[in-house]
Amino acid sequence: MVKEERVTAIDKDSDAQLTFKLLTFQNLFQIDSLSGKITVITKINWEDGNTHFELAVVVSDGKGTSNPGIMNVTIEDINDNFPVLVTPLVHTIDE
Ligand SMILES: [Ca+2]
Ligand SMILES: [Ca+2]
Repeated sequence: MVKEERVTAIDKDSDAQLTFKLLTFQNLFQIDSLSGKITVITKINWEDGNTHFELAVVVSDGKGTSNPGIMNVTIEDINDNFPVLVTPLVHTIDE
């Protein structure tokens, strides 16, 4: 589960047409170039230590000016693992 999921930007120029592009972790996330919405495109396993990502994003105004930035994404643990018994499955118990 992703906590923050949208990149936003402002441009004081009235003719700015902002678009977003993801520069890092493109194998895990994608960004909607118009809305800035971040989506996960593959399975990210929290148990493997994948708890936090710093995504490098660049916003362009369509007029030749752009600016990079960092978006922090925190991955939350969800209940996606079944409990597993770790004791031996065969026991000898006195009558
Ligand atoms: Ca501008
Ligand atoms: Ca989990």
